[in-house]
Amino acid sequence: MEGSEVLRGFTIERILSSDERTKYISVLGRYSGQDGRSVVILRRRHFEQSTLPRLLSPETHAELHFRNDIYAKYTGMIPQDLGEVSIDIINPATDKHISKYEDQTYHMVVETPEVYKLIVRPYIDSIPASRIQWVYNILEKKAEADRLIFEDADPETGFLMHPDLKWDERQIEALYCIAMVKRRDIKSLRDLRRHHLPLLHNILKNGCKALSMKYGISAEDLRVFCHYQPSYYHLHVHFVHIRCDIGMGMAIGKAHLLSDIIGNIELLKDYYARCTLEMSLGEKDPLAARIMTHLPWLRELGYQQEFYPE
Ligand code: M7G
Repeated sequence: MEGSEVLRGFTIERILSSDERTKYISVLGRYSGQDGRSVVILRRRHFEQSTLPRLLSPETHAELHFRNDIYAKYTGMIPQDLGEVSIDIINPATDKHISKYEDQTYHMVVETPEVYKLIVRPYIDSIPASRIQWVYNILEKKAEADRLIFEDADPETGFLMHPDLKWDERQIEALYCIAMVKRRDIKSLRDLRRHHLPLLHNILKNGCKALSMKYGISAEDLRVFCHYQPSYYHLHVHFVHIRCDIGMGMAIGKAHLLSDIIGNIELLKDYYARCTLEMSLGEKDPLAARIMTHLPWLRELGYQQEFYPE
C-alpha cells in the first residue's frame, strides 16, 4: 500500500497508549479483509525552525479564545503542508508488538546469570527468526539501502549505520541512528566478551565519526548505548542526540552506555556472563510472564527475587 491508500480500510480496535507530552498515540486495529491485527503509531512533528516565517505569518489563521489585559489566547490553523504527522504502521503485528506499544505497569526485575541461563536465554532462542527479518533485510541491503549512512564490511568487527525508524532526519536535535553489527551470533550485551572489544571500539569510534561527517554532530553530543532487554535480539547500538528525550528508552534499567560496556569488559573479560543485571520489564512483556511462571521452582533452588511482585 502506498501514499494515500495506506490507511484505507483500517478500523480502530482500541488505543494502546497515548502521551500528551510527546504528542504520541499508538492504536490497535485491523485492515478489512485481513486476519491479522495492526499497530499504527502517530507522532506530531516538532516545529522546524525553517518553517517559522510561514507559521508566524497571515498564512496561519488564528481564532481568538480570550483576551485579558496584555494576554491573549488563540487556536491557530497552520498551513496544511506544515501540519504533517509521522505515521508508523506494523502490519501484521505480533502479540509482542502489541504489548510493546501498550500502556502498562513496569516492574524492576533482577536477572542473575542463572535466571538468564534458565529462563531468559531459552526464551530468546524460542523467538522465531522472522522477528528480526527487518535486520537481515538491512544487512543484506534488501531494505533501507538508500538510507545507509556508513558501512564497515569486516565480518568480525563491521557494522551498518542507518537512521532509526524513530527519526525522520528532519531535525538534528531529534537525531536517532542505529548501528547494526554484521555478525549474527551476538544476541545482546549478555553475549559480549573480551574478544568483542575490537567490534565495540570500532562501533563507538567510527559510528560517531560517520555521524559527524554526515550530520556535523560531535561525539560529545551523542548518547551511545545498548538496551537490555532489547526488543530485537541481534546486537545493535543506539546513537541519540543528547537533547532528544526518548523517555523509557534511555531510562536506568534499560539503557547501558557503550563506553560503560567497554569499560566493564576491559576490567573483567566475562563481565556480562557473570554480572547480575536489573532491568525494567512491562507486565505485558512475554518475558515477564515467563519469569513469573518459573520463579517458584527457581526459589526452590534457592534463588531469591526480591523485587518482583508475587
Ligand atoms: P531495541 O533496543 O531492540 O528496542 O532497538 P526498542 O524499540 O525497545 O528500543 C531496536 C531499534 O530499532 C529501535 O530504536 C527501533 O526504533 C529500531 N527499528 C525497529 N525497526 C523494526 C526498524 C526498521 O525497520 N528500520 C530501522 N531503521 N529501525 C528500526
